[in-house]
Amino acid sequence: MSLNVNELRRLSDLHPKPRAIQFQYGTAGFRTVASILDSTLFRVGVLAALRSKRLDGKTIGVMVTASHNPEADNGVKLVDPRGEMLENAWESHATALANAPNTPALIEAVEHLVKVAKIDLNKPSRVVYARDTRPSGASLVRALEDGLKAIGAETRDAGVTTTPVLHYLVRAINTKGTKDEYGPDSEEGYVAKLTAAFKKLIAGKAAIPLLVVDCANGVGALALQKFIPALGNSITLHSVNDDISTAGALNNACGADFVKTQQKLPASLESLLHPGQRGCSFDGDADRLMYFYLDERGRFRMLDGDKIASLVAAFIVELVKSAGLEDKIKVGVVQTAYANGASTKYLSERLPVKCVPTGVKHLHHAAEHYDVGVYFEANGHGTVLFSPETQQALREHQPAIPAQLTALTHLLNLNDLINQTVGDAVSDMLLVEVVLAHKSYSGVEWDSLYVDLPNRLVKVKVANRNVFKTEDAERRLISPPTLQAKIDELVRKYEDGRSFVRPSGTEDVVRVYAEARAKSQADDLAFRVAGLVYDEVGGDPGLRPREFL
Ligand code: G16
Repeated sequence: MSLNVNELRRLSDLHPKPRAIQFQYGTAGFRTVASILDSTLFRVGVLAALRSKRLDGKTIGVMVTASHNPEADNGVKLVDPRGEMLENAWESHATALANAPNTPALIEAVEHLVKVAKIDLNKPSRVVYARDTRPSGASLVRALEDGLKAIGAETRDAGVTTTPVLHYLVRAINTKGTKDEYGPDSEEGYVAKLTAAFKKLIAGKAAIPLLVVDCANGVGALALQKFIPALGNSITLHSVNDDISTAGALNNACGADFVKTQQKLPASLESLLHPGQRGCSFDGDADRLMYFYLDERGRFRMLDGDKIASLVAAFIVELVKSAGLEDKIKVGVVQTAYANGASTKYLSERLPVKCVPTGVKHLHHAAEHYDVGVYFEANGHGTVLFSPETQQALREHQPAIPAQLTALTHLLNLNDLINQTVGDAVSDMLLVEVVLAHKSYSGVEWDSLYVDLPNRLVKVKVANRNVFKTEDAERRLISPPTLQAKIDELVRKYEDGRSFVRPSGTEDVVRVYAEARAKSQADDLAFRVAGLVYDEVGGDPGLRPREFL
């Protein structure tokens, strides 16, 4: 079989690439203003279909979402057969196809890809896709479908759902009927798998207090509507910010990214939380989770991805020990440069900890090197991976005493509760509630594992963020050449000061992170480093104060 060039040409002509725009497959795929993404979606359809052929017809996933970004943005990313992010080498193929200036150039790029990637066009092609609730999603999915059609892929439309459900479906479809079967290949099956594990894990524990869940006015609201009846009276979830029909509401002054960057409660939750009560926030596509509570004086306290990693890793270590498996199963943690210094100190005193660049793909791969790898970005994106050998060890282990059996059963149920394909706000939320129930912790006890160093994250809008290049897991800049020395000099003036600068892979900004002994110092350091960035690359002075968001 050869490429149906006529069909590719006909369909590609319906999705012309906007001129003078360069696309880049970044931290989480392509992500930019929705109105310029039509050609990219078409080409991602072509690429996904070809990737499936390259992998012998294994099902590839495509998720149309811009997650935490503003509602006017959209994006698309590919999901590989085990539910993980697209293999690195193919990111440049994606970028090449997206930037072909016109149809003849696209056809040439596709023919080149077929040759260099040794794609056998006779193989079948299978793709499953989904989108979040963004208004631009439906038309972008139509462009994607045209791309899939151009290569003749068999398709499955998973509809409007969360990013982690799409990742789950990809693995479930590809493992169906094998010894690694991941679960039923439907959203209902996913809900049933997680809720069954949750109910077993909390059986016999004290009733869980009502949990307020901020859905960011995104697709997480739809997921929660499916979970609430399935969870029955095992936990009471009060869903807020679940308005998916009002224009502009998505991620607006709510959701996990708002909570993390603003370090405050969304105003819409102010009257709902009382001192001592916990709440949590999802992001726009429900793959990130932030917890928080109000202390006895009603002050907001944030429990971010670092706190989740610490809580969960310590619990799993305890269970492994209680099950009598500590010689066989080693638990490790993966973080990024954004991890609070206090969390890294707390964790590294207890476990191996690795720091990798931002982006789930980096954390996921590093976590695969541990028997049980716990990875969380400070922004709440993360999960826990049980290696295939660990899962086998759990299945084969013969407990010597009843207490070992109990711990072993909990580990097996955690293996089912956790969505191991990618960060999953709902799965992570249920995981946190399990640990809190087992430890009889309120937010206060959880929070007191360690005290966060005050920190501040700001964005700087620059003309070209690609001039910023980093090394050492993004903790140091190598370009622009003199900037790192200036940052170092500034940081030395702050007690426990730490700061780094990196280009975002999902927004057209440069991010500046700073932490220091006191909040005022962390703020000051962040703004001064942002000032250095701004002065280095220049910009419109009128924009300066507004752009440090
Ligand atoms: C995506 C990635 C995350 C990353 C975040 C911000 O999250 O999956 O790993 O931390 O973007 O990345 P950056 O700082 O490069 O913009 P999401 O939830 O937006 O898909």
